[in-house]
Amino acid sequence: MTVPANTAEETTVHRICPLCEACCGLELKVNGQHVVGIRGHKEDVFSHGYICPKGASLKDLHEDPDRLRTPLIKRDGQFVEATWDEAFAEIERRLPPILKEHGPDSVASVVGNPTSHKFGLMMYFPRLAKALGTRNLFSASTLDQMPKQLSVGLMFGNWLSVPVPDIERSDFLIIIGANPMVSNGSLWTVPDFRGKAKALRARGGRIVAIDPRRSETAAVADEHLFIRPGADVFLLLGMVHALFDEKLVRLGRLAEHTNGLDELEAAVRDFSAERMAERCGIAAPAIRALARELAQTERAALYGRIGTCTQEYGTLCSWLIDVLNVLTGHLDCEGGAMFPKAAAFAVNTMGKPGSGRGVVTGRRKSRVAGAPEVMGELPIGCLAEEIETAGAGQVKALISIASNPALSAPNGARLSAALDQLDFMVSIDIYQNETTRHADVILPGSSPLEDLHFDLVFQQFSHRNHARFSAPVFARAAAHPPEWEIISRIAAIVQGKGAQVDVKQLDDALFAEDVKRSAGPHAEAILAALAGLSGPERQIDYALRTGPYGDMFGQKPDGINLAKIKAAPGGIDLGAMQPRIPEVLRTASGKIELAPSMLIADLARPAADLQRAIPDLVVIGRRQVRSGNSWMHNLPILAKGPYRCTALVHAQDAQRLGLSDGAMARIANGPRSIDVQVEISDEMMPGVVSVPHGWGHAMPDTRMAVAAERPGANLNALLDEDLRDPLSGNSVLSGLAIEMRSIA
Ligand SMILES: Nc1nc2c(c(=O)[nH]1)N[C@H]1C(S)=C(S)[C@@H](COP(=O)(O)OP(=O)(O)OC[C@H]3O[C@@H](n4cnc5c(=O)[nH]c(N)nc54)[C@H](O)[C@@H]3O)O[C@H]1N2
Ligand SMILES: Nc1nc2c(c(=O)[nH]1)N[C@H]1C(S)=C(S)[C@@H](COP(=O)(O)OP(=O)(O)OC[C@H]3O[C@@H](n4cnc5c(=O)[nH]c(N)nc54)[C@H](O)[C@@H]3O)O[C@H]1N2
Ligand code: SF4
Ligand SMILES: [Mo]
Repeated sequence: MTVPANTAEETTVHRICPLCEACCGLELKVNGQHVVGIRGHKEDVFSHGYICPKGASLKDLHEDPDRLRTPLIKRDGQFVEATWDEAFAEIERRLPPILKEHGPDSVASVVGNPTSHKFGLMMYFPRLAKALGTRNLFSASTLDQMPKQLSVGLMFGNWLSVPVPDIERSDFLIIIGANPMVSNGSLWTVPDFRGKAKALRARGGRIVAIDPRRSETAAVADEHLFIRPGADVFLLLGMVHALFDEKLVRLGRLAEHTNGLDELEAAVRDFSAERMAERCGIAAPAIRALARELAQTERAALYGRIGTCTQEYGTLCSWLIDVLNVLTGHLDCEGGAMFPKAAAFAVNTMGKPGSGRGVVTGRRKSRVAGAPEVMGELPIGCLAEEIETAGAGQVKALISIASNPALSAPNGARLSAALDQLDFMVSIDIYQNETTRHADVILPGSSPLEDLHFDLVFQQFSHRNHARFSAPVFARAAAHPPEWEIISRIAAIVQGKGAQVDVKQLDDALFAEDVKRSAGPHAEAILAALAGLSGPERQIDYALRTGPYGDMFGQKPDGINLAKIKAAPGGIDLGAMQPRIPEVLRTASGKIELAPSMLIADLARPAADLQRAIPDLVVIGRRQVRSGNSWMHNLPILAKGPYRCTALVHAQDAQRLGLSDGAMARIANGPRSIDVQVEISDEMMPGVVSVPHGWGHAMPDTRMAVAAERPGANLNALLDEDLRDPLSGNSVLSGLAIEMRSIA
């Protein structure tokens, strides 16, 4: 329910937390318009009362005086507050002429992580992208999971068909390059990982963590193996080789649904565990033992995340992880890596089951570097050069949506300078921060507590199927449009419909068109049934009712719809994951493609890399419980406590480099450097330094007073925007060679 604006009573309301992928159900005690307490919602069918420290920070976020509530327009270099009408008028005055003079590619957009947690932004952004018609679409996906999306796209036929560990029924998990104890899971929606891991071990199961740092997850695992940053591909190839070599390959039920086993075996012939060991830093017997234990445990899965994606061989690693699950008979089996079946919006539940068109990349290329488009996007590492480089198709204007690439992407200094060259920039954001300070107009998004919530993305990665919905907790200020309307209005401006157009009416028309296209002769009846709803709620109800558990507008009376979910305070549980192969597949062959030609060809790179010298010192990233990427350091409840933006250094390295605990050191990559406080730590693999990302708040013209008190250093200032996995376009964020020395 939404708390009425005039109420002064204490009320209890429920809200799904939008602050990370775990999507926990929260219970908020509210007094009038104030949050007085936040805890986990015990009756939530999915998260059962779990909450982490970030969940409680929703109060601080809602009340943060720095959070923008009014549009800002830059006049003579200074932001001034403006009305919504003035802000949209300014966009109409400045954006269409750029498009007219320079064409669609002259306007780029960059979309950030919180978009995936905000239904209005996620659902309506495609309309803006279509209206713009630009090839210059960028997002945080190429700092994150694009390699996984490409590999599952090639193997299973859809970009979002990511298998996730069925942790509640598993007895053996290998976790590689992920730290769910801190991140709470990613491409794996798994609230209370700690509790689930504990239960797994209590029933006799085992967890192995593979990480260059003895992470919080490694600390609760049964075994931890250090790996050289960026060298996962060698470990994984060695494991695949071992399975063939030791005759451990068992496809089981999947044998008849799989293509390319022989090509795969041939392709890994030269990558024996013995040849891989030195490069990855794990001894050959240990590589073989991992392969054997995975093959010989009935219910087991291998899971990898950021550490395996944000590196040169991100797509190869992502592919090999699923290959290992297939070869050991764990894909699509209980206790293994399985495909969730989302209640709504999942492409792998739409269309003809069992085959499709697969995925293609490279339909367009970036203008300057010639980087291929993947999933319709270009690598975010290319954004600065597309702004800087003159010529037809040069980016002259930018729309940033819930994104902070000045901190979150490599070489923010270059990007920031490029942003200053733009003719026009609009940001839809909740802060005046390192990126949005460059904008000409900032349109404030709403506080999560003023917004409805439905997981468009994360149901597709959930370890158990569920459907939940949250109404806004508080009403938005009358003049403040919801984010879907903000996006729709910019789209309308781009299309020449005028800043004053009735976006609700436009939405009605577009929705009706969509329904007519997908429901054909039933469209009129469906539109009549949905007549009481509008905007996002109408989209959600339509998707739910026509989805895999839906009531099909009465044809399946036991099926679900939005009204039923709203009536269930903790949401509706839709059961454990079930085997979905072949139905889930959308490849052209209708099979799992084990050996996509693009990936087999890419094995030439690691083969050549085996000769490469191993650097003395490299840097990796680190996530922290009390932060979320670059934007949560302004929340007092999270910002308090010990200083956290430290460089973890192994004692051997500290001694060799003359570094002492608590003192400052300079980390350099060629001419670029950052100064960080040293923390000597036996968590680190010798030769590896860990620095958290998302810090570096000491920039002028920002308005984040709490964050500015302890700004920290920006790891990404060191990293190289040109270093990418060539297949997915994903930036390399891990394993960069650095120099480090003590400073006075
Ligand atoms: N070195 C290194 N760099 C990394 C990573 C790493 O591991 N190492 N991780 C990468 C990953 S995985 C990701 S996802 C990216 C994230 O990259 P980004 O998405 O660019 O960065 P965030 O820090 O999440 O910034 C989110 C922005 O959204 C705004 N925002 C927050 N909530 C809302 C809202 O409700 N509405 C609107 N309109 N705006 C909102 C914030 O103010 C902020 O400007 O960072 C990447 N960068
Ligand atoms: N508290 C908190 N939670 C978050 C976020 C946050 O910023 N703070 N961010 C959210 C986002 S956007 C995402 S994408 C997820 C990410 O979720 P995870 O992937 O679970 O997050 P990380 O903690 O970055 O874990 C990556 C691990 O990989 C290790 N690593 C680094 N390089 C390598 C390598 O080359 N090989 C191997 N094997 N390991 C390596 C790191 O030491 C680290 O332990 O977390 C989400 N949750
Ligand atoms: S784990 Fe994630 S979703 Fe759950 S309370 Fe914490 S931040 Fe929110
Ligand atoms: Mo991410």
